Amino acid sequence: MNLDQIELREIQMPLVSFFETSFGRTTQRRIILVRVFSEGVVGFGEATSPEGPFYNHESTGTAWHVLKDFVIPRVLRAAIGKPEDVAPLLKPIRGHSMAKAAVETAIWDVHARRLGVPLHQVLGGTRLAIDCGVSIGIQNTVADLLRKIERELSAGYQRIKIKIKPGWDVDVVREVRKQFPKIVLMCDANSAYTLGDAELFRRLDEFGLLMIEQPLAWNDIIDHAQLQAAIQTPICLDESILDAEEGRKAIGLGACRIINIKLGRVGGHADAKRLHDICQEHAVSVWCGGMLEAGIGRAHNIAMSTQSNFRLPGDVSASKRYFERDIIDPEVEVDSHGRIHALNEAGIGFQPNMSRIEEVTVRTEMLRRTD
Ligand code: OSB
Ligand code: MG
Repeated sequence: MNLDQIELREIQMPLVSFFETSFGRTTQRRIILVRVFSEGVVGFGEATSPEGPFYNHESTGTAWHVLKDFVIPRVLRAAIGKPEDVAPLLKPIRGHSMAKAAVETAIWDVHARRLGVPLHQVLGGTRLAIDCGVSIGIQNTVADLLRKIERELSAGYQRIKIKIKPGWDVDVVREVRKQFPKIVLMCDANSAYTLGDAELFRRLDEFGLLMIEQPLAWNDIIDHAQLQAAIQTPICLDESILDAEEGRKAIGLGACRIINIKLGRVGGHADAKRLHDICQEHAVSVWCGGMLEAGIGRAHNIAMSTQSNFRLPGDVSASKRYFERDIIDPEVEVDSHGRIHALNEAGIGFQPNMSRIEEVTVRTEMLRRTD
């Protein structure tokens, strides 16, 4: 497939309500979109990098720089036979997986559109109804949190994830459990604790959580293995798993029993699939994480989530939970059983709404093949 030109575009959209984790509060998203033009076919990708380098090393600004100066020149120069060629081509660029994934996923979209088949089908997906949960950030008060949980449960979501941090943890989980004794509940610490807090995690065991996500450092799997041996609740790793090999090692060490897969964190569809397959071989279930994506990233997450080992409800939820108006048509909706239905259209299926995208664009740049 010949790539003719690639467009970079930054859009800015406010979130309908703030989203707070142990590393900070987000109110406004700055998102980079990638448009790949190839022999009359156009494919779309989204960089899932957050505004600042607090979840991982990347930010909207670094993603723009690395895409413009390294990733895009490299793919425009190369001969790409198939989408699987993209990740190896980008391997010499260390890290910056979210920047790489923006282009890699767009090329999968081009490929599927050219074939005229849905991307989920190209990826080998079989689950066309995707089970959804929601991730609810840290709130100003426990009463606010209980109200939000109530609202998401009545919308049909199958699983509630709450964010924890020191000072907003055991007591909050206890309150939520008291109010909602039966719900499928989990928490995500975003690396806010150390092994010295093992006793706190032992206390969480009594609340029957589905899992505890990323309790310890983003760059650790050793201490996580010790913590997992000391508690009953399954540990799920997010930040720590940057590729399929790290997943294999973490499983081998006993550092987790579940893995959250994010397309951006692992560099795109090919690597996400590899991690998915390795987990499946080890009977470790996976689920699709979220990065407060706009519609294009959300559509790629949906395509990925159709693969067979996505056995647990993910964090991919309805567009309207994030934005007044999303950038795709139709917007992502969730049915009353908390499921998103994959569309039977070519590529990512959901169509980018170019006039909406223009409205929220703050900068664009077109990079062309030079030969
Ligand atoms: O750790 O899963 C996370 C959002 C931003 C950064 C990290 C995380 C999250 C979420 C939100 O939990 C998931 C979503 O609703 O997109
Ligand atoms: Mg997480």
